[in-house]
Amino acid sequence: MIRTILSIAGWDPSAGAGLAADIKTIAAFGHYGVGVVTSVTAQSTQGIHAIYDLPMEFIAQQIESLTSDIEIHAVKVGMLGTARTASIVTSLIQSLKIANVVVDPVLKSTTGTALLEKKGIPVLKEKLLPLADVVCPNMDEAAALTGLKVTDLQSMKEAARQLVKLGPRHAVVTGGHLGARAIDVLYDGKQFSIYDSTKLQTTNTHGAGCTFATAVACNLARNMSVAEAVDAAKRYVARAMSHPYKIGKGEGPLLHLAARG
Ligand code: PXL
Repeated sequence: MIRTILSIAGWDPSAGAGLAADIKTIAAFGHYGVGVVTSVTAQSTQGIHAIYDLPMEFIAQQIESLTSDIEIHAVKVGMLGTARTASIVTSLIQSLKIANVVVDPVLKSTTGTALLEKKGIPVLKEKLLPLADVVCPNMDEAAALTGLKVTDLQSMKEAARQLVKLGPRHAVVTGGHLGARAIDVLYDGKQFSIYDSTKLQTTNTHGAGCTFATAVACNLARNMSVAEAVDAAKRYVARAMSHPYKIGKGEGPLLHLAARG
């Protein structure tokens, strides 16, 4: 079943994260990827050097042009950059009634650069998250969004519970930063599912969060349950991450198309 998946995200010229990673992920799932750019970054595998946030009117135009013509079966929202962009993206997802909304609440790059301005955080929490079928923060993002210290399985569960109170139907806290195991915690408002695997010994991790969120959106568009979508997305990320191809001197990318979704 080929579906059309939209990524609303930033542009990383090294193609490890953001829109390029998302479109490659969508292709690996055999779907058709379309993309709206929110911010253009100047970056390499070693970090982000500059960011240009596009005007929110132009982001709205991209979404309106695309959706006036093309039916969208799932959307992944990544880097938003500004509060104004977070607002307009939220309004359009709502008014266009886009189904299967996955929000990767991108706040900072691995190297610490802010990817959403501070005043965008309340917009993300109060406006965008209530529209999400799935929100998938890493442990740092879960901590920033809930105010909790997220350091272990118990606090990941508590953060997932708090996040669902903000309105998304499901929260997955991804634990790529949790010691020797890669543990993700899904909460659906009633029960938890724990996904546990060995952590891969690789530095090809740049864009893993973007890739995971997009893979979840691809699976939801195939009508999988969220629990199945998360499991299959985690396994896809591990396959794409375990490929030894390496570019640059820093954190290398996943090889998205060496794996099948
Ligand atoms: O992984 C977070 C992220 C999201 N989107 C863009 C990025 C990054 C990290 O570098 O560049 C565009």
